[in-house]
Amino acid sequence: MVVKIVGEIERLDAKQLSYHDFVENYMKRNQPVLLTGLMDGWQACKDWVKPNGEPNLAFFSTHFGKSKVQVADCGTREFTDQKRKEMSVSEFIGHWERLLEQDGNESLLYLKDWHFVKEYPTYVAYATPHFFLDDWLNMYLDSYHMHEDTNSDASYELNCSDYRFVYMGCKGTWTPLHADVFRSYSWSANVCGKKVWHFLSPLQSHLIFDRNLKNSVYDIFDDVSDTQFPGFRKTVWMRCTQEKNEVIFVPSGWYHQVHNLEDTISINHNWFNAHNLFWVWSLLVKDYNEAKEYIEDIRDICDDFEGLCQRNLAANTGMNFPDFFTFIGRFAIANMNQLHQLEDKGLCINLAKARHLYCNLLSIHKVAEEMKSAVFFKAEHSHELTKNESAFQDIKSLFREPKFHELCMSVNRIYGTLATSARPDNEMGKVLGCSAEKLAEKESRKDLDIISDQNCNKDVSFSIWGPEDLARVIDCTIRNFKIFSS
Ligand SMILES: O=C(O)CCC(=O)C(=O)O
Repeated sequence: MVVKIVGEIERLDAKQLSYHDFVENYMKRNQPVLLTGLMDGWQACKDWVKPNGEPNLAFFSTHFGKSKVQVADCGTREFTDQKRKEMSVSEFIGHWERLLEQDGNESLLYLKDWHFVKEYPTYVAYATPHFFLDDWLNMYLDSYHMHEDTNSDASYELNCSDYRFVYMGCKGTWTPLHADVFRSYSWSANVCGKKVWHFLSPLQSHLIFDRNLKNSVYDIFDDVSDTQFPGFRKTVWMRCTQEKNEVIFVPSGWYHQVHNLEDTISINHNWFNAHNLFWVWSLLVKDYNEAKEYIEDIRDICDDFEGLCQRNLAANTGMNFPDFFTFIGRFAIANMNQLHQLEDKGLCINLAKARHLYCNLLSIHKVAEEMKSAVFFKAEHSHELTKNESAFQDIKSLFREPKFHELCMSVNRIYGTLATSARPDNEMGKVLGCSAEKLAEKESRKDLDIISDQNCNKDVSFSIWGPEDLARVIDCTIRNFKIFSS
């Protein structure tokens, strides 16, 4: 069946794009875009690429050879993904070099989801472009885990540690059709090589599923069965070819399939924020309903049916309802705290920063309001939250946690940076460089002192037992900041 292409993804010079326009036109409208001019000065572009533009494979074996990584065999399907195995970077590079010499007999291996930043924090390969800094997921994971698994081993710890990855694969490697984890946004930057992306709008995603809405198409260029996937012939696709030094923004819920047209190295992050938080909650609800339906027939013989549903949800989706509630709760309290600090100092010194915090709280409020109707959060199940330590019974103790303090510092730094980058002298044309970040850091250092001095002593005492409390507490806070509501 022919894949019907109806448009090319827009390509823009990021130096001519303001942060405000990126948010309004792409993040909020959930539209893909290809950006140039965001990778100037990246160390990765020097170290990882040979003068002729090919990947510098020797650099990887020499400096990172011992790392253990996940490698996909592009020729072998396993359930909904490619079969993966673990190997060292040296082994992977050795395989790639043999492939170059022998021209064909080896299987195509694709190194994916390498947590490079976590593994090599002191080697600064790149700076996250400021368009993508408003990243609650990685900000949170720098302090906390999304799901506390009591049986977790070292590999689980690393695999769930963050969503900042390196991908490396030779010409011909590819990624099957999928939508991203948690229905997050992603960005992907080509350090070298070339990729072709095919995108399907979320308005059409139902068309790639079978009649039971269980399985989706794996490879759009395969001979897709019309009987199994009757909607597929109606799909229409957007396409783009991403060159070296170009960054693609992948919006929430867009299915995509990706092929490396040349030997390629890319860096990509998954993230979410105020503009797509609702997508994450909607996915959790959908996956929860599926998990529940799957074990419905054992409900009567199950002591803790709801608990089992939540355990299965965490295993399949990477988090469950209490995890998500804990995450938005901590993040909201960190934002409220920062907003109060700004209020104490007189808002006008940092209106742009306060507006970010306000918008964050508004979106969490909206999601908390939705969460109230989930059976799990109804009174009769609220003990589950306490059991999972997901309720904030004692806000004072939260403020004493070093991890929470770290989260507050990240919130302070990131929104300080974004506020600085949005000033007229940094806007329109200047990609955020060190100078703006330094300036923001300087400004926020004063705030940090206040956080550390005041928070532990502050007489804050309230409890949040569920979404209803969270929505109420947020409401009390944002009521004072109605100036931002337009
Ligand atoms: O580059 C690839 O092969 C896949 C990347 C991807 O799917 C993503 O960033 O969401």
